[in-house]
This record gives sequence, structure tokens and C-alpha cells, in this order.
Amino acid sequence: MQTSELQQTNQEAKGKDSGRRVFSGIQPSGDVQLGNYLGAIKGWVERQAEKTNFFCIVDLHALTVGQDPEELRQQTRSLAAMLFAAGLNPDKCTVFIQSHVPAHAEACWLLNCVTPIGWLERMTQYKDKSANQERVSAGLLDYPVLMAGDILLYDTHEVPVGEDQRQHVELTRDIAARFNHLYGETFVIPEAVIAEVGARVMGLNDPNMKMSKSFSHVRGHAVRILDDPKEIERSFKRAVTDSGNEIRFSDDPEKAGVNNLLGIYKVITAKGNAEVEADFADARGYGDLKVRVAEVVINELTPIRQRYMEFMDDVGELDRMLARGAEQAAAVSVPKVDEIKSRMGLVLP
Ligand code: ATP
Ligand code: LTN
Repeated sequence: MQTSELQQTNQEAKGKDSGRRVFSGIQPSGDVQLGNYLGAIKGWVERQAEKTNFFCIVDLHALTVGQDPEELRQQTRSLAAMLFAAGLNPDKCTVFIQSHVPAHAEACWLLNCVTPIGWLERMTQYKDKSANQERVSAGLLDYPVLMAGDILLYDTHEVPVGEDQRQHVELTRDIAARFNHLYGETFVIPEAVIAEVGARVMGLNDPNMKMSKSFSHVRGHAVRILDDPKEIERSFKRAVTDSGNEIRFSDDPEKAGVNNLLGIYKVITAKGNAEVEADFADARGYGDLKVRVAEVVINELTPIRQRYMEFMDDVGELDRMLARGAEQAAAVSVPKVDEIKSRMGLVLP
């Protein structure tokens, strides 16, 4: 293709893409772990300039399970610092705290009134999180409706999430379609965008269970983004593998541990499967594999940890960045929530 043709195509692509809106969220519910980073944050950073992006720290969602107030406050700021340290740039995208924009809680109520309870009771995350709990909050059942509100307020086209959130995005589509049917075309029907690589990082202590921040306090489960290099190396050295010695990708549940380690290496190095396996052709057993994977993880996370410290040292600047994000988010979502109210027959002030 000629250069001029290529430029034109790029411009067309740009023009089209910049009209597409992307929304995603992350809970300030514990220490950010490698799965959050590889499955979500890293991809957000890499693609933040391509479209119109909104990234939300969903503190209202975190309230659906019990939280210590001081801890929640600290984790919310810490998560914001982490997102900026990982490379989200406020000149390219909007980063904000959900509770700073009251339209989110309002949208949740309004959408609650068109969502059948049966749809919520079917959600697997709800079933998992409520199992064996003595008391379950109404908020936990309602969690996906709050999430639907987050997404629909921004006329979102794409929702980049890990595989575990696919069902919630499907529900959001159902709620949007039902609302459009009842009250007329109001919402864009969003799509989940699930990254193929990094979509599911498994626990190092149990490669059949998703790595999760709620379990990041469990010894050997997660690598936290803020762990120091020694700690990261220790976690990898303890990682559960199998009794064999073959270093290759596999969907054999027996080899889930090795598969997980290779998957982590693959996302960070952006190599293909064959190349990754070739990199380990000379490895002396799983011990060697673990140390080498730890090394690429440490190299990836060290600069983020350093920038994080700088942001946490200047909380004033961090708060200013978040206030700017909230203002940008409100500029889109406040008119939208008014549109929803108006459609439903509420009298606007
Ligand atoms: P919690 O334990 O509180 O549910 P979490 O660690 O599962 O937390 P979320 O805040 O629910 O994380 O998710 C933030 C983002 O990180 C989502 O896009 C989610 O899909 C992604 N994510 C979470 N865990 C993993 C994982 N192990 N592998 C890949 N992506 C993940
Ligand atoms: N439920 C999501 C977090 C979340 C979200 C959103 C993701 C809340 N609102 C809107 C995408 C879009 C989670 O636990 N990962």
C-alpha cells in the first residue's frame, strides 16, 4: 500500500475509533495483584490513546462486602496511585472514583426498577460470594445493576474485562435492551472485550483458582504489585506445579501450574507460545522456570512500584487528578442520568 493511502486509512480508522467509548472498573477491595495488572490494567494503559476511555475506581461496589472504613479510604487512594503509576495518563483518558459522581448511584436505582430479581439471583459471582455467608447484603445481589449503570451512563461500546466479568456484561446488555424496549432507544448495547492473553491468571498456591485480591493476604496465593523483588521471587519459588518436568503450554488440569507460569511470561514478554516454549528449552526443570518468570515480573513491576511511591508522597496532586477525572465523567453521565429519568417519567428540576 502507498504511504498516502496508508495515512488515509489510519486517519479513517482514528476518526472511527475516537468515537468509540470504552469503560472499565476496578474495585479498591485489597492489594492489586498480578492478575488485575495483566488481565486489566496493562491493557488499559496500552490502548488508552486509541478511543475515548473511562476508568473507574468502583468504591461503591467494594461496599457490597464488609469493609473497614479506614482501610477502604486508604485502598482507594492507593489504587488511584497505582493506576497512574502503571501509566494511565489523565491527558489521554478519564480516571475517577465512582462515588465522586453521584449519577452512578442514581442510575443503579433507576435500573433496579426495570431489572427482574431472577436475573440477579442467577449471577455466578453472586452465588459464589454469598455461599456460606451468614448475612448477605442487598448490595451484593444488586452489584451487577450498579455495574450496568456504570457502563450505560457513558454510552459505552466496549467493556474490557477479565473472563470472570463476562456474565455481568451480558446482564448489562439485557438490562439496556429491556429499558430500550420499555422506554424507547436510550442506551448503546455494550460489548465485553476479553483479552485472550492475561484473561485468567491463576493463584500460585492453587492453579485451578483465579488469582484474586480478596485472597492476596493468603500466603503464596498472589503476587501483589507492591511486593518487593525478594517477596516476588519467594512467591514464584513456592508456586504449585506438577511432578513432571515438561515446560510447555497445556490445557491438562494436571499441568495448570506450569501453564499459568508460562501464561504470565507470555503476556509480559508479548511473545507467541512457540517462542515462549523455545525460551525455556534450555531450562533445568521447574525451579529454573520459576526463577526466570519471577525475573520478568520483577522487571515489569519495579518501575511501577517506584512511581507509585512518588504519587503516594504527593496526595494533594493525586486528589487534584481525581477531581479532574470526576468532572470529566460527570460532564457525560449527568446529562445521561437526566435522560433516563425523563424517559421514565420523572419531573426534572
Ligand atoms: P476481588 O477479589 O475483590 O473480586 P479481583 O482481584 O477479582 O478482586 P476485580 O476488582 O474484581 O479484581 O477486577 C479488576 C479487573 O481485574 C477485572 O477486569 C477483572 O476481570 C480482572 N482480574 C481480576 N483477577 C484476574 C485474574 N486472576 N486474571 C485476569 N484478570 C483478572
Ligand atoms: N465488577 C467488576 C468491576 C466493575 C466494572 C464496572 C468493570 C464495576 N463496574 C464497569 C467494567 C465496567 C469487577 O469486579 N472486575
